[in-house]
Amino acid sequence: MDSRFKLYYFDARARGELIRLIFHAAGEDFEDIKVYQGMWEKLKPAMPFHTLPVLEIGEQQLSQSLSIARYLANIFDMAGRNNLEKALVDSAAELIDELLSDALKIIYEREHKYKARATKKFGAITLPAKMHRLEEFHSKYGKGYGYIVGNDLTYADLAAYSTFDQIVAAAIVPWEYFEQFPYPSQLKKRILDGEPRLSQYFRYTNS
Ligand SMILES: N[C@@H](CCC(=O)N[C@@H](CS)C(=O)NCC(=O)O)C(=O)O
Repeated sequence: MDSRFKLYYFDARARGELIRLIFHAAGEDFEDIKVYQGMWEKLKPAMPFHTLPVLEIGEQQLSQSLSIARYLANIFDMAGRNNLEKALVDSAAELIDELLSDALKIIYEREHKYKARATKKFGAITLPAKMHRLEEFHSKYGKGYGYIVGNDLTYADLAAYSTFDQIVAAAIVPWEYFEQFPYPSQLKKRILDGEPRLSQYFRYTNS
C-alpha cells in the first residue's frame, strides 16, 4: 500500500492504538508498520526519541503519541472547534493518557505477585479517582451527546474509548464497571452505533 502516512509501532494496541483509531475514524489510509523485537533494535537509533510510536509523513518523522494524535486530529477535524475547545480536548486527552500509562504498567508487568497487587490498587484507587474527574469534566464540557467536549467526536474520545477497552481486554475490570459512569456508556453507544468505520474496526480487533 502506498500511503502518505506510515505508522511505526509494536504489534500491540497500547500507545499506537489511538493513532490507528484516528485514521480509521477519518477513513484515511495509512501504512500500519508492526515493529518486531529484532527489527526494533536496528530501527531504534533512527527514531527521533528512540521510542515508538513514530509517524512518517514523507521525509518527516514525528514522535510522541499525543503529539502525533493532535497533529492528525487537526488535519481530520477531531481536535476541537476553537483554541479554547482544543485546549480542553488536549487536557482531557492528557488525563486519559495518565490512566493509560498506569494501566500499561500493569498490563506489561511480568512479576505475578506485583501485578496482582498493582491491579488491586489500580481498581480500588487510581481508576475510580480518574473516572470521577473525567466524569465531572464531561458533565461540565460535554453537551449531552456522549462526547467529552462539545457535540463532536474528538481524539480525546478515541483516547478514552481505546483506554477503557484496553483495561477491559486486560481483565483489570469488566466493561460493567464503566457503566456506572454516563460518559463511557454514552461514548460506547456513539462509537459502536454512530461511527460505522469504528464499529467495524472494533468488531474486527475484538474478534
Ligand atoms: N511518551 C511517549 C512514550 C513512548 C514510549 O515509551 N514508547 C515505548 C512503547 S509504548 C517504547 O518505545 N519502548 C521501547 C523502547 O523504549 O526501547 C509516547 O507517548 O509516545
